[in-house]
Amino acid sequence: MSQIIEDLEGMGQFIQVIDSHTEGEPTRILMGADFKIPGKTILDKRSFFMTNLDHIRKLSLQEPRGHKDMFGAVVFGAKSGDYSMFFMDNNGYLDMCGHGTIGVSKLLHTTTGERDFTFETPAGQISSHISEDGSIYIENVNSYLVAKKLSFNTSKGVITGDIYYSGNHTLIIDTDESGLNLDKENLHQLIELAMEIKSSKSKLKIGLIKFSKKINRTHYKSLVVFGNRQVDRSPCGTGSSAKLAQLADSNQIKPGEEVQFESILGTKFKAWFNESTNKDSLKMIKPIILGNAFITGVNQLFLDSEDPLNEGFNL
Ligand code: PYC
Repeated sequence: MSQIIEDLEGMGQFIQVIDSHTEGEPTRILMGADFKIPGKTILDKRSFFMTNLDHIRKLSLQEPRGHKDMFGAVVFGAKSGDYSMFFMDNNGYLDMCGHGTIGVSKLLHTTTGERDFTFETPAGQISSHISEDGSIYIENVNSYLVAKKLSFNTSKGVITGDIYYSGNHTLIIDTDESGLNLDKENLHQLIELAMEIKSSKSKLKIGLIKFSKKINRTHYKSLVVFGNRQVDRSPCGTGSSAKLAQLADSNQIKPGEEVQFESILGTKFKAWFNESTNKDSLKMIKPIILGNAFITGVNQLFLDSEDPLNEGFNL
């Protein structure tokens, strides 16, 4: 292996990535220190990356090195235990990601042995903790209602949903109320419907579209679509946070009460909040999301300087 690396030296660029999955959803982790990225804050760093290094996002997430549903995090370390990171998908950049934070926490715990981390993200400060049994919980940013009962005219009729902010702006659509089928067999129809809604004329920002089905009062199943037809295989950390905020807002759950969020794969996050605060009559909670992640690879990506498909592609 090292001989191959030596032979390739001088022919192009290596990019080391650490791959993980969180309840089925991939996070390809890049170390920010591998790139010369100036900036004091994570927003400065992300903005530099977007303008000057977007080809790194494309080549590391897209085919042939990745795939349409690959997800990325760029992490900047500090020996003090404080980290910063930003997130990338097949279409650009997100302010926050729950499954990605769990994946990065797993990697940092594996490499440092530490159990508590704080991260500066574009959405604000997030903390995580690794329990003795290996499960990982994160405390997300304040989550709250942005807009209620928005209607969208679609090829499936009028679809109504609420937008909650949870680090990302998430439109929550109740599948039973909208007459939608959340089975895996209906995946492609739901993806197309989500893209129709995203491209509608709504002036409000929508980052994620979460199709949510109530199984019982404390158990919900969901599918989250984001980026360009990208599907979260996990229950989605910010999507679950948004739903938790909606349940708290309508007094359907109390502080400390645990809710299960199930993904299209059948994997689960547990979530709860400890207290709510009010700002200008807006109820806010800080969701806590519990899940698990595993490292799946330590990979040297290679960009041959003569490769005409150097940035990769998605079909
Ligand atoms: O876990 O928050 C999340 C997330 C956002 C997009 C994909 N996963």
